[in-house]
Amino acid sequence: MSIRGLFITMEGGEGVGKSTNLTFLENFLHDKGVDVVCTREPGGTRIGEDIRNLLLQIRQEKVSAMAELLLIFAARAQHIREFIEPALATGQVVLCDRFTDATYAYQCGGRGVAWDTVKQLEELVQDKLRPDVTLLLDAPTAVGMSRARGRGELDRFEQEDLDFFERVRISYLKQANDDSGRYRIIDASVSLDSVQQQLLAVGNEVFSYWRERSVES
Ligand code: Z5A
Repeated sequence: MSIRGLFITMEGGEGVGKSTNLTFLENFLHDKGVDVVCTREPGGTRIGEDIRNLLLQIRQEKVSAMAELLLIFAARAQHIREFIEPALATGQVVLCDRFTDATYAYQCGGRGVAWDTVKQLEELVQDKLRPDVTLLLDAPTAVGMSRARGRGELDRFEQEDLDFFERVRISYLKQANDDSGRYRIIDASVSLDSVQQQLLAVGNEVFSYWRERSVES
């Protein structure tokens, strides 16, 4: 019988260090001999990356919250079929920079879309697929915003104000609290070294789990 891989997602507000730390975790697991692949949302496929560009582009017209939501799930549908499910089916560990918890945080928390609307799309598009483990990099909103703004030009999401990102952070913390078995909260306000010390604990946990599964198969 083939063993399904592990689906691990990294979440958090803008600029908290997701991309930096996903690469760190990928290298750590790879060095331990784990078969690991990295991807991101929106994106992860050619269609998904095209949709990402559309979503991040600054536009003259206002993008409706429903159009934004459906574009995100269109990219996700392709990502699941083309990349995530095939990787999991061959036993790989999939590390994904954002997934549907970001939709609850940004579209529900940030934009005010009804929770049930996202839930319905989640069930339609993902069927039973849910992350096995989710790492929430958490830092005060102003810290993440100032890190992200240090990089120069802002995209359509990054132009939102402090209140928007406060609502996003509150939503993430609520989701983590409501699903504490799946979530690991990482304090991302501290130095990069200290963040990565916390990540090592999760990396070792993933490694042990992966090794047990490999032995069983
Ligand atoms: N979005 C959505 O609305 N709904 C959805 O369902 C999904 C996404 C999936 C693009 O995502 C946008 O899509 C996102 C939400 C929306 N918009 N926002 N905001 P994204 O993940 O690509 O965008 P992002 O959150 O803005 O990610 P980012 O800007 O790439 O940030 P990051 O990956 O969290 O951080 P980083 O690039 O690793 O680090 C930022 C800088 O801080 C960098 O210079 C690092 O060297 C530095 N850094 C990192 N950690 C530290 C520490 N600990 N100390 C000091 N400096 C640090």
